Amino acid sequence: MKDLSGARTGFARAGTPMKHHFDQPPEGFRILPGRLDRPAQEALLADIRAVVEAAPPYRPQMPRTGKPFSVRMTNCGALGWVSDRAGYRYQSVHPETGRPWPPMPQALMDLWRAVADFPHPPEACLVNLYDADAKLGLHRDEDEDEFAAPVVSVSLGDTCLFRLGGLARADRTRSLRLSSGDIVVLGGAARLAYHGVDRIYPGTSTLLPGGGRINLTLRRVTPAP
Ligand SMILES: O=C(O)CCC(=O)C(=O)O
Ligand SMILES: [Mn+2]
Repeated sequence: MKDLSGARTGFARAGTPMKHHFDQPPEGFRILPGRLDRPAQEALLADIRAVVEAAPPYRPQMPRTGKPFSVRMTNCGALGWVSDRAGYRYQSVHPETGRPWPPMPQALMDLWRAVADFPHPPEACLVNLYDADAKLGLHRDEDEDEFAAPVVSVSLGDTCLFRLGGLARADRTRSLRLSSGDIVVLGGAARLAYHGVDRIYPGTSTLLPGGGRINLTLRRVTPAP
């Protein structure tokens, strides 16, 4: 069981009721609409194409049941998030090729430095590939050992319907659309907020020739020195 006490205290300190009643997002949730302009999106996409070439996307499986995710995934950076029957974890190699993940592109390191407000670099970038039917159930990012660092999330391609809840699964949720170039920061109390992707809106972006959506989540995994 991870120690969530710091985040819970932060949530309470922010004056937000713990359950069912908040109408503000948890403290530390930030959305930066259109943070990446079209040229920056295209440059980042070229970087991600190189990542995908070196580390082919695969379909992870749910722990225990082995049910496949609808989202395909790969990673770059020293560590990558994986899921299979054995559980969720970070590891330094691709589960199918056995090769180390490709390095994190400099543009993502720079982006983290600009928006994360955390003095140490990210170690993992999970690359999620959504086709028109893919979704991601409500969950928290809690497999890391450093919750003082935020999760920085970049949207590319088709718009999605993103759902943000609170610190408890039963908390009220709100939905927002994330478009290509938008950045979301889950920091502070929101670092452990529930969230998910309910749907993709096909045909809403021209960035990806075949349509679909790419999401990049930058994370610090190990405790900062
Ligand atoms: O695709 C998104 O916007 C969210 C992805 C996410 O929550 C995750 O990979 O943990
Ligand atoms: Mn997540």
